[in-house]
Amino acid sequence: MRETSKIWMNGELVDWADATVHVGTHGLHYGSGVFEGIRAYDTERGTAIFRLTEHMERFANSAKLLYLDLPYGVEEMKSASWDLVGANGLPECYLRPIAFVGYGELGVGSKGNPVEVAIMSWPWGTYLGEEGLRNGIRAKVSSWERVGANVIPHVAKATGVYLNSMLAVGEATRAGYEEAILLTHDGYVADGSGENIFVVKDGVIATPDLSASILPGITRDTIIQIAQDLGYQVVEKQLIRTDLYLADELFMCGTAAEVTPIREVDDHLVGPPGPVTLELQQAYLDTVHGRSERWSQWLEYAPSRTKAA
Ligand code: PPE
Repeated sequence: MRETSKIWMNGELVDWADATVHVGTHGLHYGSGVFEGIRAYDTERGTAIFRLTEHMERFANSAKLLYLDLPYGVEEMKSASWDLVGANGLPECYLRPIAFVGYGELGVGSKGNPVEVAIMSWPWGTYLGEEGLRNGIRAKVSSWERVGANVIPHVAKATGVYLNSMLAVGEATRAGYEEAILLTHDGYVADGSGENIFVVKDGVIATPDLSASILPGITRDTIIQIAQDLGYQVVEKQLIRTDLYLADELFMCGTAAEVTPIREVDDHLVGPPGPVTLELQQAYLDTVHGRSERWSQWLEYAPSRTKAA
């Protein structure tokens, strides 16, 4: 991670090195936290944060699902993000808001510990490599099941849930693949360790529906809307692993991964990035970089900037 100058922590901008917590922090012991991943892009009109409001709304929902009392609302989190982007002076960056149960009592059921909130920002390049973005990655269906809806709410982007992702991606990379694909406990396709999945077959685009233990990805929603606008039929439905093996095209998407093609799953060749994937990848990159007027409502600019600036 490339260090930047400041981190926003509990209402203040502090030096990077000073944004620390005690080893007795509840969130460290039990994964009692929620986070977000957001990208800010350099556009002709200055830095834009892509769908900042939706990300902060999901952050608030994630906290609610874990019964965490967030001391800051969506608007305060948005303005804190802009303060941080301004302080670090990077035209493009990844933003990582996090909230967690802080130091106080230990014990899973501890009450009364403060909820701490921070936002980091730093330049994060491609998630699955430049080569992956261009030519596609090799993925492996994981032996680890995706956490079920009644295990931990998968709609929450909760820190503890990511042990599930960590095990899956670790297994995949140790076996020589670049990413894992997790199935639900009853065998339906869920997500990648940090991305949602799309299948293209006979010109129709399909993606697991929200009941399949997936994170309701903001990029997923973006891709669905862009694809429908381009005239594609998009269906949200249950998919099984053989739908992956027999796909015409496959890709993953997420804030960090953007649109990354998958060229192989479990050693079944799907093929190099196909025309639908490439069209959607280009449309996504044009959108986030502000090159597409069609979706300009998703680009949020610093509050002090006027539209004409
Ligand atoms: N599923 C999972 C499991 C997931 O972690 C992400 C985001 C997505 C789907 C896509 O969600 P969205 O970003 O809203 O389109 N994963 C984050 C990175 C995880 C990591 O820290 O590593 C991200 O893309 O920011």
